[in-house]
Amino acid sequence: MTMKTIFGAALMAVTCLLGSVVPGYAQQKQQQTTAVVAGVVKDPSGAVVPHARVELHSVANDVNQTQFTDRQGRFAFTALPAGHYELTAVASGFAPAIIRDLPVQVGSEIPANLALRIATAATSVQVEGQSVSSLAATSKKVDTDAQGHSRNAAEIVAEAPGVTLRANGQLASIPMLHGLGDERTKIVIDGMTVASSCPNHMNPPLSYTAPAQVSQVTVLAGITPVSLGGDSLGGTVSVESRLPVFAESGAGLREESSATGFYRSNGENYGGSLNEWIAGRKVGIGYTGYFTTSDDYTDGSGHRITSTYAQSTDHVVTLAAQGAGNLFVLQAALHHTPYEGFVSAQMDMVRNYANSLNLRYRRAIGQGTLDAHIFWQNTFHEMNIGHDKSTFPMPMNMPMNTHGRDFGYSVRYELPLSDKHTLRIGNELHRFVLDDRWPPVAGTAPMMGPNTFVDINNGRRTRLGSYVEAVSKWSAKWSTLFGVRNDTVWTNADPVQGYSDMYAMDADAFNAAHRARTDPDIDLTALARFDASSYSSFEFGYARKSRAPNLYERYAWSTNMMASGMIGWFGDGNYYVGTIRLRPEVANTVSGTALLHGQGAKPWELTLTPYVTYVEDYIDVNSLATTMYGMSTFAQLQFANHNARLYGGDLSGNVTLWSGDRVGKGEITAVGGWVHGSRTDTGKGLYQMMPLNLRLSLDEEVKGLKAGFGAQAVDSKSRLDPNRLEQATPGYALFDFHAGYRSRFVQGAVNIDNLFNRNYALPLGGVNFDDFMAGMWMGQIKPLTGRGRSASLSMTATF
Ligand SMILES: [Cu+2]
Repeated sequence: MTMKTIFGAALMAVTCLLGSVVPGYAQQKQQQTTAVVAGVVKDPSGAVVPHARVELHSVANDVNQTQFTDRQGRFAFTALPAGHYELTAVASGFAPAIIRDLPVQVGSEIPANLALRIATAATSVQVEGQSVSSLAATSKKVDTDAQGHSRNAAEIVAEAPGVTLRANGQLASIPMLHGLGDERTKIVIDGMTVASSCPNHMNPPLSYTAPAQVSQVTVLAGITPVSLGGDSLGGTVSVESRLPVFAESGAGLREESSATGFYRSNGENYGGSLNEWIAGRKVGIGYTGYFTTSDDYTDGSGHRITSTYAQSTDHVVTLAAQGAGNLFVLQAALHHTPYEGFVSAQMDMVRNYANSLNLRYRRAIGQGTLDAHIFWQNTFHEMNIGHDKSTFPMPMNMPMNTHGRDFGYSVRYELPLSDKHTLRIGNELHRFVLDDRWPPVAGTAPMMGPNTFVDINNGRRTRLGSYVEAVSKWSAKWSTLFGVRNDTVWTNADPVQGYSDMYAMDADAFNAAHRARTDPDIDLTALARFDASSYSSFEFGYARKSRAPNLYERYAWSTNMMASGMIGWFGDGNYYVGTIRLRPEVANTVSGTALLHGQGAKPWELTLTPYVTYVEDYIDVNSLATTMYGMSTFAQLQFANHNARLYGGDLSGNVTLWSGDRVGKGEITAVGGWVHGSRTDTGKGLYQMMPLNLRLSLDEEVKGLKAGFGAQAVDSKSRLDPNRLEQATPGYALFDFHAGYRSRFVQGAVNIDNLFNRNYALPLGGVNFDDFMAGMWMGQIKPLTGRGRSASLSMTATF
């Protein structure tokens, strides 16, 4: 089938649908001399497409109107004279959807839903998010406003329900899904999986994706289909850059360019991006460049938060080719971060350089689709004290160099067995090799010399996984997803040495130990969905998921206070020691989701997701010792398996308040969450559980112009992890104002965050280690405070 015939068939289907004109609410509201054309724009996965450009034309009526869909993908043209119209929806990465002849009668509301298609001749090639049928999944297109307003890709991810952010450096925030984050969450970027090449996780996977590169984000908090599993205790986050678009047959070259610039007042953060794409019918080449630089931010009390500066440059080149039923996409990327401060750590990033290659291949085989990725990344990471910490009294100069290599592939075949059942089978590999070496510092032997401290020597973690998954639609109301997955994880590391004989006892014991470990893991997912009516759907499921320990959890070998103080990605200032015999953690989750919605002139939607997770062998810590500096106490901790329980719930929803031609559209959106986590043996809290929190936003949109107020309320954090000496944080509320304008060629947005310049401690921010160091290690260490008022401006030009 050619694109044309499919398109023609789709067009006919739409036209038939439109044959039956449904009288709507508009009839009562509008005067009887006009009509309304309203609908929803969706992508091939069925996900709504926000900010798609929708154009309505009628030569006879001299109507030429443009709108952008809202967050739910909706649009509505009102006060239209009767006649014949042409309706077009355009969004980047998709072929336009067109209804060429839309008959419109007075006094009626015309439903005109538009389905975008992937812009390739091979219609069997579909978007990755297609597999996500879960109600609890949030899948959305990322618009330029979100790109321009976010300091890092994790901030975009955190807009989804169930996600909170752990602060970790300007570019390196870490998403927590239902209280389980960092390596307990599977992060997939354009099909790639990479590990953090740093004992402090200064370079987590999302730090390699510039906000400008993010086109679609899918978040599965809690129950994850096994096809998106493997190391996915808390869930899966999939971040995708835009799919290549090719020229239409008969048309010339397809060329798309855009440029973005942004400025944020607090911390003097500025930067921008450039996107260029040129394609013929079969091949295309594109480039995305991104640059960001910022100084330290100031909190609400006017206090400068040192070591929160960062600078980074990204270059990504994309080559794509398509043939009949085939699609190749090759991405080559260079990421360079010359410096990034870490206020909660003893060290900063003084250089991070990574290059990567990612090849994706898709083809139709029989009735099914084969989707394969092969990727490689090489990371050079250097830590030392950065330019703020070097000004403190008693600066501790200490170079630490890490070299990480990620290699992997994934192959997946999706086969529709009948119109009811679809089968997915897949196999994937992720191999991570790590060296972590700390060169000697002249004149400091035996403490930091004369030898190089070898922290991790040729550490490797290899995960090989296979899965089978069946998605079935039993009836109009019932559908299910069942999956089983096996992952085998092998870890090992070669012999180590300390700076001097001072470290020999630990090094000898480590070198004599049997270090190779093999962990067979089994994951299971069972999910059922019941679409009770057009107003309500319910989903419930069970998942068992496993994660084998990372290299530092097993192989960080030194019990020396100074050396163990360099290990740990928790921002708590504590000291960490590994345990070779650590077992994988296994989470058993039961979760449900209720989705209720109302249609009509004032649509609304409400989603509720309660969950309970029991984690067997949760990798927590045992306290080895505590140490005091001045008025502050720190703990030396050793990774250890303990059982833990987490439960909580997410809520999200939106209500259209008003909608009309003069007043535009007004709506309220809300996202809230609550999680309770504790160790089952002690009943005490788990580290960094986000307290009850709620975000509200009131927005109005009129003809490309939008404005709104947001509020975020967070309860006090009082359930604490005693082992990590976690500190309480008080509750707070923040307000923001945002406005934006969008036309065909220019988009601009203004935000004022923390409008009232409130001073507040971040519940997941860890401690302010910089202030403690600046006070000569004497004072009381305090929780990190958040950013004070900040005004930001971003502009995107498309040409
Ligand atoms: Cu590091």
